[in-house]
Amino acid sequence: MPSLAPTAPIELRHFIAGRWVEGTLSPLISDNPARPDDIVATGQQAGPAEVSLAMVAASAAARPWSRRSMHERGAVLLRTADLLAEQADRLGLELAREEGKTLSEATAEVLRAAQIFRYYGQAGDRSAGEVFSSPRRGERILVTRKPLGVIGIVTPFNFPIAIPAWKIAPALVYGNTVVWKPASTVPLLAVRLAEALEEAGLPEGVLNLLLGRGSLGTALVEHRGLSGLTFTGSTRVGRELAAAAASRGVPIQAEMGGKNASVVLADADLELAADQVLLGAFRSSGQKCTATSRLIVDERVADDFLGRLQDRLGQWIVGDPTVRGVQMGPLVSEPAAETVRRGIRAALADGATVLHEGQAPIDGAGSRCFIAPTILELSGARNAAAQNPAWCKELFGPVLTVRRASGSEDAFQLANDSAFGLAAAVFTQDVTRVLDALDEIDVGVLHVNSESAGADPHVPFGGAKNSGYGPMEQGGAAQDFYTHTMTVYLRGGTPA
Ligand code: UN1
Repeated sequence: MPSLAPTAPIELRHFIAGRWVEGTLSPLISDNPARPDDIVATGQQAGPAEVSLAMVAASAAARPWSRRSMHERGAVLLRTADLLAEQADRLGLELAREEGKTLSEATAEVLRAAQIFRYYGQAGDRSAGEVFSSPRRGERILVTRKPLGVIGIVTPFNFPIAIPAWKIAPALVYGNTVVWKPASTVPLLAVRLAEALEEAGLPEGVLNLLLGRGSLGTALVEHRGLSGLTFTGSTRVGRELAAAAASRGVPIQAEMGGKNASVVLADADLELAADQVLLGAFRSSGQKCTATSRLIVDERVADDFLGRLQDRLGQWIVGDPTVRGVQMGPLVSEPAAETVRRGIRAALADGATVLHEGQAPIDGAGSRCFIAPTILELSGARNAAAQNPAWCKELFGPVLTVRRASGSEDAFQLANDSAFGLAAAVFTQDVTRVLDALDEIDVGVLHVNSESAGADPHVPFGGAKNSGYGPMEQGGAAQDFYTHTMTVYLRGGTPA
């Protein structure tokens, strides 16, 4: 099936105080990484003037919004969920064009965002605090929750609608207002989400959207009116924002890098493991902080397992992600692809060998954003392997680095050999090894016999070690970040 013909670029605007306004800084262009001739959307970036206006609007809207009942706020989220679900095909296509993930992944992501809005839309039906007994007669002690105020939200390119959903939905339902800065490579999907919230009846100023480069995030964290900041993205930027927030006493939640291992033990169901490792490593071109980028396989089954993995990868279709049937698209941008190419070169110079280089599109439609799915192996001296950039640096691309282990203990040790601790996957049929993995592997999310990526909205998500900073996201954990507790010593009159 031929890919779609480019359409006229969509006009990008910022959403401030309930109005769509033009930016005042340099141009912002969202292009299709699979097709350099396809400009998806254009506009002008927001600058410091827009940051001030958005912060003023969010501050003014904070009190009236927090006074509404949680059920009333949730109703806006439930309408947003319906609107996103109704438009999933159209938004999925725009997402695939703008970000480069496949149409099926992109549409599934829009539906996932709808599911997240639905989950938080029902927060009013769940527990809103705790009740303790008191050592004093005639008294109860309540632990209730209050919103923080204005939340700054800074989101990455790789889940242009799901990650914003899992930050914006809890921020709003727990009574905060928002100033949101999405990654500059995916502004259109941000506009679409803000449009859905507007159409769902969100009052003006409750959500403000600013499009532009990273300096907007810095301006946000430096603004006096900010009450909390949530960030997903690179470790470098996360650390900078966390330091700036901490120096001003602003609570921050930062979700940063990963270098996630899949461990395949000797007794694993190798067919299942090969399917799952393939998806974990190469879906979304490996651009997930939960992607499998390290594979640790027991040496007794290594040749067999790697053969199965390579057979599958040999069939993997790389190309224009808007064409049905394509399994992997480009990376989000040429600089992103260049970084991965440099990372592969550095890994090879340090002793890695190429085990498999998959197929990249024949002509790439002229795009330099494509990288063939690649498996590297580190088989030399242990120290050298542990220092190799393919083992310790997050490349954020379709590159899987393999090491062989001499048994489960060695495998778990290798899995822990990382400064990061976001996710891991373990493949085994042996419950004793599963329980060992629970004890030994230090990550925020552990998958047993499923790929390392994926996160359900009703349970906590986040990383150990250098992968995260501050409270976890999603599920009940979100309430911890987007509210503070108020302990109420509650008495009536003199007890009978
Ligand atoms: C997923 O694994 O489906 O930026 C979600 C990321 C993570 C989200 C992963 N914060 O890739």
